[in-house]
Amino acid sequence: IRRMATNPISQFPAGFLWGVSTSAHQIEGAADEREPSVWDAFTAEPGRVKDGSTAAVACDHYHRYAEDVALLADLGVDAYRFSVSWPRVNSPGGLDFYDRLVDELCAAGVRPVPTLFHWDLPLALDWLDRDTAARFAEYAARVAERLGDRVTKWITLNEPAEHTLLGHALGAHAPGRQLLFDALPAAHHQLLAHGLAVRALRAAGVTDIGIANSHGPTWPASQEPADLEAAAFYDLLLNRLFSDPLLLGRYPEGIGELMPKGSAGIESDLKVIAEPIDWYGINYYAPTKVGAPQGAEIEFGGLTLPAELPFSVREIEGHPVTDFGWPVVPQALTELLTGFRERFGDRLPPIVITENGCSYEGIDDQERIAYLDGHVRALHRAVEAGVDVRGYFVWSLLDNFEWAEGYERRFGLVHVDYDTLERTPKASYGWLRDALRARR
Ligand code: GBH
Repeated sequence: IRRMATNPISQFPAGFLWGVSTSAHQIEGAADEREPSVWDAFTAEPGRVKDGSTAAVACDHYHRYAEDVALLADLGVDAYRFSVSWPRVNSPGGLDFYDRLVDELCAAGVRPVPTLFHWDLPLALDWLDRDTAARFAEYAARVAERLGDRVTKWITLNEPAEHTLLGHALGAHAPGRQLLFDALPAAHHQLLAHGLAVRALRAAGVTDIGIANSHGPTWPASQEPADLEAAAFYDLLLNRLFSDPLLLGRYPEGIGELMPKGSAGIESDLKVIAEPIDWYGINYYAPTKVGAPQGAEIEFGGLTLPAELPFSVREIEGHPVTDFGWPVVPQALTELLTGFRERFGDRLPPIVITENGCSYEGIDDQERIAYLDGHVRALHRAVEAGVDVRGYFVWSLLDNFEWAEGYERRFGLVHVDYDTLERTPKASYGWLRDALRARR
C-alpha cells in the first residue's frame, strides 16, 4: 500500500468521532476481583487457548487504568470505546471501577463509549436461555443508572455474529459449543437482549444508542452457480442475519423459521429487536472469499471448519496479509459501506466504524500505519459516495488477550510487555497522534 503525503484524517468534517477500542476481558485482568465468566471457564480447559494463557492478569488495566487514560489523552482521541464486564458489575465494588474509569476519562477530555456485552457472559448464564435477554436488560439499566450522568453514547452488544458462530456453532470461543445451525437460538436471544436493552436504556433517559456488528464483503470464489449459492449463504450469515432484523424488522428468508419464539410469537420478538437505534456500528477487518463446500475440514483464520458446512472459505490472493493471515484490502471497506447504503437505503442509521485494525509484531509497526492509513482513505471514499459515517475507532489501544490466540497476536497501538506490564507506544500510535493533532 502506497502512503500519500496528505493526512487522511484531516479530510473528515469537524465533529467526526475518532477513537480507539478495547474490551474488558481482553485487558482488565483482576479476574479474582469479580465473578467468573464463560471465558474464565473456557480458558481453564486445556487446549482451548493456543499459548495456554488466560486473561487472569491480561494488561492489568483494572489497576493501571489511570496510566491507560493518560495514553488516550496524549493520543488525542475524541472517544474511548471500552466494555463493561457483566460479571464484574455483579460483584461487590464492580460498578465503582467503571465509575472511576469514566471520571478519569471525562477529566482527560476523552468521551467514554461503553459496550455492555463483549462476550464475557457471567458463567451462570447461557445465551441458549431466552431469560438471559431479560437479565441483560436489567443489567443494562443498572449500569446506565450509575454512569448515565456522564456517559451519553452507549453500545449494547459486540459482534453477536462472532459470538454465535465461534462460541456456539464452531466451539472455538467460549462457551465452546459445536452446535452448528442449532446455535441459532443464541443469535435470536442476543438480538432480543439488544432490543430489550434499548428499551431499558431509553427508560433510563439514554438518547444515543448503537450496536457493534461484525461485517465484511463476501466474495464468491467464482461465477459458477454452486460458488455463488454458497457465497450468498455465507453472506446471509455474516451480513444479514443480524442487520436485517435490526434494521428491517425481519429475518432473511428461511431463517426466521429456525428461531425459537416467545409465547407472543416471532413477530412480537422482531418488534423488540427492531426498536430504533441512533447509529449502527460496524467492526470491519477483511473480506472473505467463499465457494461451494469442498467436503473436507478446512483451516480458516486459526479455526478448523467442519466438513458439513454448506460453504467453504478460500484464500484471498494478491493482497498483503497480517500476522493473523487476514488479507489487507482497504477498498473492501468502501465496498461494504456503499453496499449497506444500497441495501438498507433510508432505513440505515448513521454508521460508526467501531473496530478496524490488524495484528503485527514489533514496535516500529509500519505495516499497521499502512493498514490504518489505507482504511481511513477507503472510509473517506465511502463518505464521498454518500454514506453517512460519523466515527472511526481503531482496534486496539493496547496489545491484549486475543481470545483463542492468547497473547500471540498483537493488535495494539501500544505494545504491552506481559512480564513487566510496561506500555510502549508503537510507531502507529505516533502516526495517529500526529494526524489527530494536525486536523485542528
Ligand atoms: C473482533 O472480532 C473482536 O470484537 C475483538 O474482540 C477482537 O480482539 C478483534 O476483532 C481482533 O480479532 O480470515 O481474513 O476472513 C473480529 C472477528 C473474525 C474478523 C474473523 C475477521 C476473519 C478474517 N473476526 N475474521 S479472514
